[in-house]
Amino acid sequence: MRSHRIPVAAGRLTTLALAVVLTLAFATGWIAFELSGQSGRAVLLVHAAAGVAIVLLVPWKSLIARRGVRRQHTMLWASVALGIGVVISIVFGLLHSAGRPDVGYLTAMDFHVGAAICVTPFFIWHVVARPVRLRATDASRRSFLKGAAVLGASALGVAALPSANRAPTGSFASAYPVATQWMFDGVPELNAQSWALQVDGRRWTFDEVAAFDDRLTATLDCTGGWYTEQEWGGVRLSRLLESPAGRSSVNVRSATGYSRRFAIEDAGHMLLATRLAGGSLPAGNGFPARLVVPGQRGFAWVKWVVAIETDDAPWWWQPPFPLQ
Ligand SMILES: Nc1nc2c(c(=O)[nH]1)N[C@H]1C(S)=C(S)[C@@H](COP(=O)(O)O)O[C@H]1N2
Ligand SMILES: [Mo]
Repeated sequence: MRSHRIPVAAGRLTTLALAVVLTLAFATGWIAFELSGQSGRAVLLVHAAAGVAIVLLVPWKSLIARRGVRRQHTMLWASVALGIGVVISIVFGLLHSAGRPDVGYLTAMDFHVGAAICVTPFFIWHVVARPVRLRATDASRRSFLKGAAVLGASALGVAALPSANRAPTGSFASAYPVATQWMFDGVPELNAQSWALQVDGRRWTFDEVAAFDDRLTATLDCTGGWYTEQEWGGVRLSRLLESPAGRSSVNVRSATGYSRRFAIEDAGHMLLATRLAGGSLPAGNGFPARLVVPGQRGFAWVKWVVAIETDDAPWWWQPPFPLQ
């Protein structure tokens, strides 16, 4: 077994480096999840580089992990779960970048993100329960050179990875319409006659809303890993809000209960769409009315809208992602 040993100092540094790149991967992944159309390609490149660095560090880490197995650490299963989760996330991340395959009704991206979220508690536990205690001697010229080598190799890895023609969010161009639910939401059966839209104190019928013909060409970029640019027709949100003065945000709610909140200043750039590409809006895409939010990810584009309410809460007063 001696041949598998690696020096303890190298073990500390590998573990520390891995913790840093995992954190970096999580942070940049989160940021990319919120971007839509902004020039954020650098975020994606750093995310990819962090992924390559994780892959590079894994052989060393697995030697250290064997030491942990031999010592029969308590909570070994938690470390194993962390390792498996990271591997799953990396594999699906690579699969996504290689061409966005679907896995059942989920996408490779769903598994990539899902696995990362599942291992987060194990990661935090690992950092707290098995802290890396650096020594002064760890900051040597040798470790510095090793760190630089990992950085350089990660950059080369990113350059060598297949980089299809993708949006800065990592999404692939896709055919549309695809009816996409966030997590567990279903497509409700709504009809234009009985549907009504409540905007603060006022009730609008479908014909009243559909009488507007504001147009907006915007890109819908789903966190599932695809995007599409479409021309939407409907009414600019600001036109429906009668007296937004003094209000800070607007909450847009679906017939299903799904809702998102926006800064009141953005109402002029958002569209409540009743038409898609000059035709009517398919049920799966939000009929009778759905939100179009240029610059925000698909999950903000609330479908089957039934209520729009302005109030004093700040726009960020909501879960960072929808919960249904
Ligand atoms: N009510 C409701 N609106 C929703 C969703 C949902 O699950 N429920 N999914 C969102 C997500 S994640 C995306 S990507 C877009 C998808 O729009 P599409 O079905 O027109 O492709 O709708 C958004 N609006
Ligand atoms: Mo989405």
